[in-house]
Amino acid sequence: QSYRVAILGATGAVGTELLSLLEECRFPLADLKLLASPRSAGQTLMFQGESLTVEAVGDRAFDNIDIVLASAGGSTSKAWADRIVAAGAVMIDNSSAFRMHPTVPLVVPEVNPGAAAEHSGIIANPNCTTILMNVAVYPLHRVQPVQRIIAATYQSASGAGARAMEEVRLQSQAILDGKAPVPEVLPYPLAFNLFPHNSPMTETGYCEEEMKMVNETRKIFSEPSLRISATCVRVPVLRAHSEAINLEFAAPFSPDQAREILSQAPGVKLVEDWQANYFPMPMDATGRDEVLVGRIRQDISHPNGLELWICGDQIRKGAALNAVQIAELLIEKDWLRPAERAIATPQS
Ligand code: A2P
Ligand code: 11C
Repeated sequence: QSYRVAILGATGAVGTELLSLLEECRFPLADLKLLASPRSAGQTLMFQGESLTVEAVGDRAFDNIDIVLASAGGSTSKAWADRIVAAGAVMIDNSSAFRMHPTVPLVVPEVNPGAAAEHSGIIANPNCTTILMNVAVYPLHRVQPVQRIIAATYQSASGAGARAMEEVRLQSQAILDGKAPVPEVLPYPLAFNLFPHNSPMTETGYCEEEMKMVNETRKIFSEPSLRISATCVRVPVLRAHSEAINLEFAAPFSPDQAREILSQAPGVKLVEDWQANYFPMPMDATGRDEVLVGRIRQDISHPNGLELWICGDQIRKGAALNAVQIAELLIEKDWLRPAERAIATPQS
């Protein structure tokens, strides 16, 4: 059997990666439709050696489509969700628009695949920093429940989209040429610099990106009161995120046991050479499917603490790959159209 798929936001950083992934994994496609804003209508993108024309999203764009992979921002997802669901398609949404809605499953296939069965037309793909952390932490949490997570992130430009990546290249060149870096997409110069994450501040003093790590992890782990604190930082790396993660358990968790568990965990690759001081780096994570995990060590400040250092490709596992894995899961389990599905879009 094959499926009719649409990519909403096909010209973006995640959209173009979705296109490559569908080609790489030989997704069973009956049809592939590329949608973006009217700005990109008529542009062509290559797929399996053929050039496909991008269409402007419109009222009939989702007719006869089975799966919509959406990565065009929250307002675009909100604007089209009703149409997509009414057309009978399942929307796998990369934006934050519906993630915390109680009837929308928030899925990391390595962690909570079963949640996908409960969808009513929309499944949310979590935030990239959340996905990467969850893939690394959940295998340990299953063995001994984690009580508190403290994370510091080092997030690449790709998290802010293709234009932000280009901005870092241009700013770097400008600085090397002795000129002033000009910020346009990001609020401050990122080349040769870093700054606290550019998402809006909340009244807690944490920015939205930090609160996504808290609230989304609680939902994915089904641990509504798990204690989590995060500090998110944008760094001048093009496309893979890094995270320093401190875990506190109720009893000691030996680094060797953690290593043993993580060496067999789905979606994880252990990268540790203590002699060479070689551990995960964003350059090595770029283009890879796995979350690289290393520097697993006992927290010297707490007997029940464990430290991890992780890197993962923000565009792949942090976004496009996770979405494609959800689509594959729906197909494999025959969850595309649950019999009792209510056709209803949540009001977010
Ligand atoms: P376009 O290229 O036509 O602007 P990124 O995350 O890399 O910035 O990409 C965002 C993606 O979302 C692009 O494909 C972009 O299309 C698309 N997009 C942005 N706004 C809209 C919109 N209002 N309707 C449809 N697609 C949109
Ligand atoms: C970043 N994680 O790196 C963000 C981008 O909620 O999907 C994605 C925001 C989101 O800036």
